[in-house]
Amino acid sequence: MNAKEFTLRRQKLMEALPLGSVVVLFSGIEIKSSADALFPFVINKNFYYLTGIDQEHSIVMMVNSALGVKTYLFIDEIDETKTRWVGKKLDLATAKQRSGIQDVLTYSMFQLRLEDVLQQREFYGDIDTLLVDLEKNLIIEANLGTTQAFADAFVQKHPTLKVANVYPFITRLRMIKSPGEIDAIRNAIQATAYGLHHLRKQLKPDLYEYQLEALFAYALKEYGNLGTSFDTIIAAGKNAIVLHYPNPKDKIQEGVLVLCDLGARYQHYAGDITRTYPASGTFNPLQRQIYEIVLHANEHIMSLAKPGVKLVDLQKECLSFMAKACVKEGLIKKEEDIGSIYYHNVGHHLGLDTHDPIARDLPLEPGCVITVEPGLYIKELGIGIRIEDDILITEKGCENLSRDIPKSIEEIEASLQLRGNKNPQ
Ligand SMILES: [Mn+2]
Repeated sequence: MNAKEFTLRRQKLMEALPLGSVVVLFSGIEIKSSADALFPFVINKNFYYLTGIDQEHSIVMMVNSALGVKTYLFIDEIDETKTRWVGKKLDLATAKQRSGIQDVLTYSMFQLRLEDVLQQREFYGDIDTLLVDLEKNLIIEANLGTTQAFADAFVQKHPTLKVANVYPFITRLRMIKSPGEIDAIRNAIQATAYGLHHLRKQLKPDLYEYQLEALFAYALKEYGNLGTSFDTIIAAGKNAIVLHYPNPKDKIQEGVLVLCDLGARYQHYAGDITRTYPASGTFNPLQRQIYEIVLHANEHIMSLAKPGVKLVDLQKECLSFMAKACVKEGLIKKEEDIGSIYYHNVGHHLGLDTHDPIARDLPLEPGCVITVEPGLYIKELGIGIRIEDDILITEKGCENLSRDIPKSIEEIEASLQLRGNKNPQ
């Protein structure tokens, strides 16, 4: 994605906003973990979406008035001492080139420029609203706290001005992926497929869950120095009952199923795939029976995903489809009991965030990317199965972006036969 695309996004946002507003978005800052150590920096995705800048302590300000649109980017000045420790940060010229924002200033100029905007009517036009990204708990400044705190301080200083939340306007734009974003997601999925292939080649009883987790991470590095889009879930047997099973640590027993929910991140875009594999190479009849229900639900929901349909509709349909199938196969007594063995949503939007924060009751449109991930979790049997694909909504229906990752029982068993010695001693 280039400066042209980031510029176009800002333009679209301005078109969606009322005149007389100034938008202020913060990148977020590095958060202290302990002593002088910091958590890895994670950019505010809304900020990144509009600027292409992935650097802490940065601000974008967009003035939208009757006199036109003016955009400023504020970044830290290069600090030579800091450079010796952590390397060079963005300079003004590079930031300008990357974002397409012509006016890049140092961070210390921000407050002054904001006051200018509010006061110089003949230059900037009338402003009556400050729009900020009121995402919950977004820390923007060590001494300012969250964007909410920034907004509160602003209102105190400018009691005649309104403050509003720009978050829903931006997530509405993020809902429709551009060709460049779709390419990035395709690449993330391709890398995830490579990692899963690597993982299947090694899968066998007596390995530990964390070894598979490490194999996946290694494969992504080998593939293209990529990271994961979220903490990898490797859950063997009964562990798969826990949807976001943390800290994979157990030994994989002979005969169990291993649920692998994982993804690569490519240029900030997430892949999110789940496959469930038999540790021993073949599904037993009971596992096969339950796997088929989940697989059919996955295919059924994909056949319904198209423009106009909502995520909430797909969820309702998935619940009723699985309820019927599970009663028929004797897994539950009555359809109302489905909630005891299927207890999550069938999908979510996918993009810069693994769970892209887009309302579930908005009708899907061409260019949306969502996951389709039904699952069944039966504690008494020690079986948890989820099958997750990433799909692109097209004009008429959808394209399964992860169709090349083995999914049917036959494909999975065949791919597991490619392993070396099944029980090396
Ligand atoms: Mn998912």
